Amino acid sequence: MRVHEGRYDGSGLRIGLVASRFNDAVVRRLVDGAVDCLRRHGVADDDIELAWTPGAFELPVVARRLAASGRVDAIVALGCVVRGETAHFEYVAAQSAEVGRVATDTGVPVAFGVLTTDTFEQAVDRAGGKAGNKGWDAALAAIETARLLADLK
Ligand code: INI
Repeated sequence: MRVHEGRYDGSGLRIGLVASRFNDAVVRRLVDGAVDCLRRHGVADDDIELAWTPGAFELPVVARRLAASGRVDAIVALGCVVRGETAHFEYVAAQSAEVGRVATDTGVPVAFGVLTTDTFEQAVDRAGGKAGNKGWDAALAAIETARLLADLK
């Protein structure tokens, strides 16, 4: 049996981070977690680039431009959408998940590190609080998927 698996080895990988400024206090922690994960797994600082978007709604279009640039092997999309009293949440959250389409359309893996929570407190818990750091987790998924795709070539 031939099994393909992505190793957790980021050396030589070029990673793009796309992060939204909305709910900045949370998203900065996701970015910090993602960068920490990348460094710990051997990604060089010079091989990381970061683009800030206004909100999570804009993540897909910016991720698509980065993917098309040919400069990155994987992208980590980071954001925080907190459910309010309106349907706005549904639209913003659904649009942010369109980064998945960027990945399938371009072949550049995009890890989904966008928090979609009912409360701000839940988001803080997932951004380096008691529920871990989803930015860190997404960065690891980006490394693993980039390695897996390289292995499948
Ligand atoms: N953007 C977010 O990233 N998170 C949110 O919780 C949010 N809410 O609640 O409105 C949000 N809105 C802004 C949106 O992403 C766009 O930037 C804006 O609509 C302009 O296109």
